[in-house]
Amino acid sequence: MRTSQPRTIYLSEYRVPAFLVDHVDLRFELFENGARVHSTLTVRRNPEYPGVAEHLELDGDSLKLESVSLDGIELGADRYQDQGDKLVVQAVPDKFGLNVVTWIEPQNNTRLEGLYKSSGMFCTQCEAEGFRCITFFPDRPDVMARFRTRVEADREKYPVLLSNGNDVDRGELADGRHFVTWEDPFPKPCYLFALVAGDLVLKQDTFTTCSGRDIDLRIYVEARNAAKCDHAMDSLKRSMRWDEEVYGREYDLDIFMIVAVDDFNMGAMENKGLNIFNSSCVLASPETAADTAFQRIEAIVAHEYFHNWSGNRVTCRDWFQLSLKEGFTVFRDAGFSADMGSPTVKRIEDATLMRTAQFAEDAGPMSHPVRPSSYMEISNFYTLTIYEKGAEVVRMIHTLLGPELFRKGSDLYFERHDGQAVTTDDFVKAMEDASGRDLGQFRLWYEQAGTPLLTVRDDFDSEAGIYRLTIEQAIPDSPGQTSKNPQHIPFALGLLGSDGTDLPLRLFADENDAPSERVLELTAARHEFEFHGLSERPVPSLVRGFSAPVRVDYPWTREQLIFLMNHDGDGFNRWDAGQRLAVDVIQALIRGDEEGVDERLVEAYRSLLSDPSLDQALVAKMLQLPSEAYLVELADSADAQAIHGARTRVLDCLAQALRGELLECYRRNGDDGSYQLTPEAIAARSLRNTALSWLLHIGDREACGLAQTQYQDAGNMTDRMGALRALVNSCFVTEREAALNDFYQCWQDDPQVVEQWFSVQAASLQAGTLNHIRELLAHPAFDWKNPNKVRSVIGVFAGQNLAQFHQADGSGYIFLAEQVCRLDDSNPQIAARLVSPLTRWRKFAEPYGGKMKQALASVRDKEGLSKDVFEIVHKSLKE
Ligand code: 0A1
Ligand code: ZN
Repeated sequence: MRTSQPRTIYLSEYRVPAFLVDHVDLRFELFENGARVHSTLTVRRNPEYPGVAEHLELDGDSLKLESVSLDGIELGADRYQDQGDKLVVQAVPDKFGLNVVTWIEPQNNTRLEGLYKSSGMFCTQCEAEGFRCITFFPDRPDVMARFRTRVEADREKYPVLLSNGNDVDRGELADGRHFVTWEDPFPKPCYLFALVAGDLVLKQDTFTTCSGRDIDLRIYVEARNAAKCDHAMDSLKRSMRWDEEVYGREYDLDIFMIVAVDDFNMGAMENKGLNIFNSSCVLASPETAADTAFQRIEAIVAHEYFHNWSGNRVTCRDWFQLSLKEGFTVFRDAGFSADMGSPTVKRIEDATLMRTAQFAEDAGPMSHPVRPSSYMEISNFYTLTIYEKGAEVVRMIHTLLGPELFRKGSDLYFERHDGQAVTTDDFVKAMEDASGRDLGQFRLWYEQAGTPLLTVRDDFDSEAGIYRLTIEQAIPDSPGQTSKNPQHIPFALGLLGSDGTDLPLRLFADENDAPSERVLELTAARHEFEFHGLSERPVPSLVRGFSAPVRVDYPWTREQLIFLMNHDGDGFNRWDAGQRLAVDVIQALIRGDEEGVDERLVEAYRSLLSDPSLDQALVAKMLQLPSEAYLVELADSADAQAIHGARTRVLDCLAQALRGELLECYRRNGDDGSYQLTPEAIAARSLRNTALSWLLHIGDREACGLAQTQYQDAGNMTDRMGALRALVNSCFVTEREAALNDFYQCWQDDPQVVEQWFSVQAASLQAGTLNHIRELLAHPAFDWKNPNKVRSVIGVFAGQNLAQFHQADGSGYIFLAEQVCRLDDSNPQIAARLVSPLTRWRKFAEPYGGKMKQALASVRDKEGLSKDVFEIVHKSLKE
């Protein structure tokens, strides 16, 4: 067991830095057995620091200190203390140059923080606190400096040497070595520092900015991936144009570089001018990547690019402000994705993620506000709350202000804070100042954790023609926060008449030209609204477009939901009505309240499948039954097997009853041979693969043949994987084994495809998957040091395979606990993310909950537990 408790850091303890660094001069000598880092800092006292700091304190982690010099004079050991995690230099003058030389071992760095090696190349990851693994430095985002970086390495092994900014010098050195010097003119926090050295090929393009500057765009990859860069490059150019047009943001350096690396803890990183990407988030070709991967790549390329303004030019004062850059940037990339594809589909995807995973996080032991007030390990706070809820909060500001005032606010924010490290409050202030609106109460969205629950009730006075809506809000308690105050909630509303059209929403009896959709602003615990001049009781369409990240409780009847599915003017709410209907039917089966599947659900799906005049992108989404994870989230005490069983029954029933329609849908949406990424083409592929998987689910022989043919003939990975997935989850043992073997034989040399092969097996519904998972861990293609492989097997199994993971004997939990302990020694960040399914133990009924808790306790008792896993496990077990 860990003997000392890691320290908790509090927002209330924030102090401005005692010293500022104006300039950083770095020299990296890269060797096979390690790297020597020479760092020269130009330091001065911060005039804003209250009091006098005698000593300079620099952060460090796993560094071997070789020397310290002040203004060119090497200091004796009595002038500084190397405390391991800190270097304290005593009695420093007001202004000085400090030179520190450290020795590090990138080749042994399995944490993938700081400087490390991935498939033979050197690369870095410094956010949040990785720079301290490279050299001693004030590793906090409010210390912003200009960096000059010289990289030296063997010319043959590492022909490409990169860092932030522009390359200003290069040359030959003795012993077959060479160097390149990079200079970044923009002051930046050290978390945005990056370095790459490797044998990489270059894919190049140019972009002409709105002011006519030509930007050199470069994507660096290993030679085997040279043909997989086009989509990322196109996405980059589209992002650059979009940011100019929608936010007025122009790129500021002459070069923009992206590097793909196979070993990476997260998706990608926005280092100034040198973005580093997880290979799986940048490389794609139609043959090797499915539609979802293409869309994800486009969104992540945009996200990292947008950070150049929202994150880099204007950065965070401290890590409690993480959502300042992440929430805003996710909001920006969501707007971009909506504009590039189908806005309704994008909204459905975002709301699904919020309601399935973020609401669960918000109700769990790690629940925290968008702006947390304490943490032990900041890496644990790259959460759905910071990213996705943070984006929803910005979106609500956009809804409240409208597009013009929001743009005015964002312009003011960028202009006012360019080159600064600021807070979420500064962001809200800029929005207030530009719009004249008071967002005082709105700020609670940043401060209070938990998902508001809106309880909506209505009645209709037919004589007076008045429809009354009462809305009450309640925010549940969360760790460290009780008795919360009402939040400011934009509530988009429509009322449908019996003919399916939107009725005018008259808030006063004599209101002429009343709109048919309104955004009501909820600020009190209870509101009552009256709508006048109605001749019939309307059907309400609530929180249209998911206008706020809230739960809604309203007693819809199934008839009303079917009506909304067919008529709601808001596409999102049509989808939502279908989901609510399916949830209602599944929950009735789980409770045992109903014997069979409600015919009305079958008929609703029949109309969706057989009406080609409907928006097929929306239909493709509406056909997806609510996920098991969402059903767990909605349950008070989740019985994993009962949820799986009921959902499976509904799927069986739909597939049996709609066999003809499914086959027809499959044929209608046949592959025309071209691969396009339009919403229509994506919808067609989604529809044919859904039809196929449903039919294989019920063991349909004809469909098995279709799947085999599709698998063989597919011209793209979406269809090949669609067929493989359907076969893997079918009862056709010989066919599925043949397809799995063939797939591996064909694609074993492509890591991104092998990851998909692992995932489809880890998600398999077949009994005995856990044994198979153990076999996969012993497979030659599995690699414990590669986060993508770990995620594709263990992460998918524990996070996405409800029925196989939640075994009543607890074997899935014990398995996960063992793997978490094993990974904690090599990569604590990955271990901490992997343990998360167990932290939900309170959500599950017995015997599941108790056994999950036991498994969690076994992780807690591990010798030498990392700070990362410690924080998650202890918070989850706390009474
Ligand atoms: N800022 C990146 C995410 C990121 C965070 C931490 C990392 O290492 C621990 C890496 C990347 C983004 O938002 O894309
Ligand atoms: Zn980000």
